[in-house]
Amino acid sequence: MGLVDKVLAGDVKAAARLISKIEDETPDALEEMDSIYPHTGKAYVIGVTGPPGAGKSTLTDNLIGFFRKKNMSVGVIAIDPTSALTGGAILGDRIRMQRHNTDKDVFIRSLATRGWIGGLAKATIGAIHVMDAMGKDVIMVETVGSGQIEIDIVKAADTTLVVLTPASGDEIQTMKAGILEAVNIFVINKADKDGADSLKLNLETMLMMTNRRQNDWQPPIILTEAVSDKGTKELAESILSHRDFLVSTGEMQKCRRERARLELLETVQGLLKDFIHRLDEGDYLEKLVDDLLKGRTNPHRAAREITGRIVNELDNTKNRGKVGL
Ligand SMILES: Nc1nc2c(ncn2[C@@H]2O[C@H](COP(=O)(O)OP(=O)(O)OP(=O)(O)O)[C@@H](O)[C@H]2O)c(=O)[nH]1
Ligand SMILES: [Mg+2]
Repeated sequence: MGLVDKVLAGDVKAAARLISKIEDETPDALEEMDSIYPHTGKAYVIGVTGPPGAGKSTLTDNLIGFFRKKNMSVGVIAIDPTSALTGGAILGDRIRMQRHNTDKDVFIRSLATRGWIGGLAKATIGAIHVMDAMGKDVIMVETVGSGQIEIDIVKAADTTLVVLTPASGDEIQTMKAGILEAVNIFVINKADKDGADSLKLNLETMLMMTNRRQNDWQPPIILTEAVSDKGTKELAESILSHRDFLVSTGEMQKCRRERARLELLETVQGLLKDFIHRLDEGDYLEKLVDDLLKGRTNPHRAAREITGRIVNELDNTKNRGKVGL
């Protein structure tokens, strides 16, 4: 059996191997993904974001428990954008979700950044596709986001939760209105600590000021104590009712269409960037940057020059019978 067939049959090791290939951007990963795509689009994707240490992994673990009781299979992608600098919290994530280690219907995978943030977003979307094709019913993506929540991940999810704690006052102050609008469910975890109720009031006031229309989804604020599994059922049920809302209003179709468009455009952008960097081994770009700095050109003119060059190169490679991009 080939790697893809194994993934489609739900083989965890094969899936892990394919995800590593996506992270490393190996050329055969692209080919394998060709056979993965037709099997995607069935899983429900939940984004879990919030400041460091808010309890995201503990909550995710509780949610795994809830979904497993409903006999749903679960995939988890734990992302740590800071891991390149700090060594990361990934170990913590693993420990927090250890309870489900031996369950063959739970697949947990960590992703670490190796370079720029765009690369991580790409690998995350790839990993979501792999878990989706494996047949996971629910995929949770945990990512750290403080203040400025990781909006890229929000775009990849059907339901986005933000996990706050009574100590999150500052994070809330710096939250942008656009982020408040993108979040579907607010969780105030560590409700055993002082200040959960006043945080809830604060959030309610902020939410009243966002531009939601009457028929829009009204994000609930759910209090949880993840360490003692309190509030898990209420949280899971509000995730499921958000899903029902998306399906019954036709928003789900719109969301997925938007996501497919974004993925397409981002892939085109990535290909173009790679292509530009390959032109004269990057000197071409550097020379244009010099010209920009010295005022000999402007970004618009330089961009037109680059796109002209790309068209030329493509014509040349086509004539030589090669594929350029
Ligand atoms: N008091 C209290 N502590 C909690 C609660 N939920 C989680 N914690 C603790 O908070 C700490 C961080 O929990 P995690 O689940 O690792 O938090 P996280 O958001 O995944 O953390 P990072 O992935 O490192 O950003 C752990 O020591 C948990 O035991 C809670 O409801 N109450
Ligand atoms: Mg965590």
